[in-house]
Formats: sequence, C-alpha cells, structure tokens
Amino acid sequence: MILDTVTLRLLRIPLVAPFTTSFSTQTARTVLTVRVDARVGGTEVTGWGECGALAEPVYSEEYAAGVVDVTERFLLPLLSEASREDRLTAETVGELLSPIVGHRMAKAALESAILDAQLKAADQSFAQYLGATRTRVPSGVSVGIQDSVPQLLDTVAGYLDEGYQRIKLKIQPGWDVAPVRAIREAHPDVALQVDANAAYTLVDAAHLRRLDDFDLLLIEQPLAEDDLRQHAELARVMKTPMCLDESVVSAASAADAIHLGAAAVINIKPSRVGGYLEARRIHDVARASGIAVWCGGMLETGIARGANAALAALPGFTLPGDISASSRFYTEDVTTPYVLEDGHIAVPTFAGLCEDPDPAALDRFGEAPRVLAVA
Ligand code: NPG
Repeated sequence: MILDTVTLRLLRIPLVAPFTTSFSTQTARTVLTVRVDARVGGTEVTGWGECGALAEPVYSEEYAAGVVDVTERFLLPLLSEASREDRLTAETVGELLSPIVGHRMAKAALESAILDAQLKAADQSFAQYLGATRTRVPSGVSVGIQDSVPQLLDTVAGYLDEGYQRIKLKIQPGWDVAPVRAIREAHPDVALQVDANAAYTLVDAAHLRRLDDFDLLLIEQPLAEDDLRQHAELARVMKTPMCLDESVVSAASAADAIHLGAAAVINIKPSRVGGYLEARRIHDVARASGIAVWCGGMLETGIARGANAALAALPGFTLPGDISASSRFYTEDVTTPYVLEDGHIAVPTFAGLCEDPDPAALDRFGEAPRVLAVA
C-alpha cells in the first residue's frame, strides 16, 4: 500500500445521558477519526479508524489532542519509507511504529484505518480476516455510577427490557456493596459484573470480599494499573474472578498477569493494547492458558463498534462484551447505527472494518479536518 494522505478530525458527539465512572463524568464523547487515502495495486482506496483516547488523560495517559500531535510528529514519518516503496501493510504497522514508546491508542487508530483500507481493497470482511467463528455476539451494557439506588434499578430494568444479556456496574468507594445487593435482589439470575477502574487499594481487600456474596461473573480492575502483584494477592482472597482491563496493555503483559495469578479473565480493548492485531494475540495467549476474555468498549462510534463485534466473534471470547447498541450512547451515530437483535449485535459482513462515515454527520460533530501528506 502507498499512503497519500492521512486526515485527522476531532469530533465531539453528545451522549444520550451523562456517563459516570470512578474517574470522570462524560457528557459527550470526543473522538478522533483517522482517514487514510491510499493506493493498493494502483487502485485508490479509503480506510477509516477511530481513536479510543478521551479528551483528557484520565483513563490512561493518552488524550485526543496528544494523539493528533504524536501521529503527525512521530508516527506518520515512521511509515513513509515503507509506503513510498509500496511495502506497507497493516501487519507491518506495529513493527514500524515500535521505536515510539507507548501511545498505543494512537498506534491502534492508525493501524485500524490502514487495515480497513487493505481489507476494502481485498473485498474481505474483518470477521473473515480474523477467522471469526460467530455471526452475532451477545451484548452487554455498562451502567455508570448513578445518583441513587432507585435510579440505578430503573436504569438496569430499562436495559434488561431492551434485551441486554449482562449488566456491568461501575463501582467506586461508597458505591459498591449496596448497589450490587440491590441489583442482585431485584434480578436474582442476571449476569452481573462490576468495574472499579482502579478506584481501590489492597487495604480495601476485606471490604471488596463482601462482593463475593453476590455471585458476580467478575470484578474488573479494582486496583491501580501497575499493581499486578497486588491484584494477584487480592485474587487469592476473593472468590469473585479477577478481571484486568487497564493493566493489560500487550500480549506480554497479559502473559505476565496470567502467570502471576492476577487475572482469571481479561477485558480486551483493541485501542488500549495498540490495535486489533495485538488484541488477537492477547486472545490467543489467554485461550492457550484457559483464561476467558471479553471485548471491552470505549464508547465507540460506528467506525469501531462493528470491528469490536468481529473481534468478539473469535472463539475465545466466551463472555458478553461491552458491545451495546449505538443507541446506548448516541442519538445519532456517524455510520448506520448498530442495533440490538434478540440481545445480540450482528457481526458485520461488509468489506473492511467499518462503513464509511456519513460526511454530513462528520461535519455536524467535527472540527476542521487536518490533512497530512505522507512524504
Ligand atoms: O460500552 O463502550 C462502552 C463503555 C464501556 O464502561 C465502559 N468503558 O472503563 O471500561 C471502561 C469504560 C471506559 C469508557 C473507559 C471510556 C475509558 C473510556
């Protein structure tokens, strides 16, 4: 592939309702879109990706405006020689970008757009490319921290009525045992899990053990990102299976977490780990180790939601993911919205990772695009 231009554009899309986690309240999603215009075998092709980074560095150290800077200043120049010589493929991007430390979300967005262009040129769906084994995936929903338990119960009942197959409750100190108990009492059989986004320390172990009474599928990332050893210690004293999100940034860190006994389950977010290809490697490592994985979400627009569904259709994804309908977050998406059918999201069959986004929607939500020529 020869890259001609890469176009970066920041969108700000309002959310249907504020989304509160232990680290922030979001009322809109700032999302950076990446468009590549390229030639494959002489034919012009366009590919799209979106970046998981939030507007502020509160989930990880990356943030959207920083992604623009690192992409322009450091990532694109590393692709130019391979592009000029027409030997750039999506599979070479990770290695070419490896001199830059970290910045996995920025790398993931660029790799996704290149992979989308490559698969569109080959007329191949992402699910086929990955070797996905399912045509639809069960849909779970992430429920933000609410103002009160009655309000939480209303929200959860609404999602269950829509057909969601599993509830993930965001927790933090002061919002944990009581809301979990309330959901469990109202819905004795619902598949339920909790996500702390690193809001606790090992000092809270005795308190967190109280969650063992509620038959949870898992507890996700109770401790800080670099506390692998402490997660392993907590896992030893809790019955509830330990799941890692923020701590797993690569296949190597997944292998370490598994080996240490810090993770019985892994949440795989393609953007957090540097892209879909590394995400598949984590799936492979976990599957070979007998560790369950599921696909996490970063409030994706339609540019990445279907690609997440294709990833989640691999055989090792044995738990429902945070792959909800577009309407969970957005009144209006930038592609055809993903809808819930019988509690599932269909795995896309079109070529590439996504539909081309609607130009009018991009204009409505977007700042001016920044067009970068690839030298
Ligand atoms: O369904 O896309 C979704 C959201 C799932 O809760 C969700 N994501 O910590 O996993 C998380 C959280 C998140 C959202 C993290 C945005 C970072 C950014």
